Amino acid sequence: GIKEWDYSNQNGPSTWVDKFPMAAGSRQSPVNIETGRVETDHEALSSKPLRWKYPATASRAIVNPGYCWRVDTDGDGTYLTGGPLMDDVYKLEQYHCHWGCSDSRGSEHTVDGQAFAGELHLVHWNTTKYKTFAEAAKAPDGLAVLGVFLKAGKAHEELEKIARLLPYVSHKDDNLPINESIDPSKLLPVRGGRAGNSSASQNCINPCMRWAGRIIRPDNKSRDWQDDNGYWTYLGSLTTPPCNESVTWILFKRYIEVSHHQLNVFRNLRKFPRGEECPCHENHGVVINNFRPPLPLGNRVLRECGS
Ligand code: SG4
Ligand code: ZN
Repeated sequence: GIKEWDYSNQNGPSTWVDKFPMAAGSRQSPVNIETGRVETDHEALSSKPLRWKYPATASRAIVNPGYCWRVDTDGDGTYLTGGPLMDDVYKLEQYHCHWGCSDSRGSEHTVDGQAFAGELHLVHWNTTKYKTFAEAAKAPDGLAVLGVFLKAGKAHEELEKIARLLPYVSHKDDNLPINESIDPSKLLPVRGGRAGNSSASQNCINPCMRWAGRIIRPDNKSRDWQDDNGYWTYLGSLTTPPCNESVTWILFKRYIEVSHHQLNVFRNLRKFPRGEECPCHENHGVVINNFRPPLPLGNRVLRECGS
């Protein structure tokens, strides 16, 4: 059938509003994170540490939906809570990735106008308040996405497990069960925190240290934001149609490194199903530049948390 949206010139992000009115809202994602404008914490925020846990067996199947790769997970035993999520407990639904055609673009969020080579998203839903993912996806506090920037550099061990599976899901609608352990917490740039127990990794980031009216910079200006174990958080949306305004975004300041080769494996996925002819109009039908450009932050508050 005719695809309703994609990242092409014809049906790309600037056209999504025509078919998906929510895409024109005032709480859209991604945004550019401006680290240069500081606002100090005037309010004493007492927030709990952000904590997460994922069993190493959580990754169940890898899928090519025709516009990214996605790993569907078994949410049982997973959780994300604390920080901006307060006492609500969110479960991991799936994780997926966005990337570019070259190593200088590909992320959805940008930092001081700079894009990364890619961005990994771990999508969670609020099981304290909602019964299903679909129900949560419609609610303002229904979803929480952990975002991790990917920078071209040395190969990433856990992502290599995914890269090795991608040739088996090279075409749209391909789906492969995962029989090995791919540990979602090993894809995150922050370790440390509390030691995990034997069956699952458990981690945390300490409470919010600073606020930002709009944007933030660490107190110690000689220190680079990339040395910081913390995260940025704001209220936004899904970055693909229908662009529901239901996401609490949590973006790690630290990036992870992936190799140029690993990124090239991502760039080899096809947008069209197995057995169909390559449409060959744009980029020979490979999945590249599957990111939505940043939208205005507007009146929203972007908080900096952790240390
Ligand atoms: C990707 O296209 C995922 O494959 C989608 O997952 C996901 O939609 C979409 O991104 C938006 O998520 O973290 N980038 S994002 O805001 O999670 C949903 C599926 O289509 C609803 C299952
Ligand atoms: Zn995403």
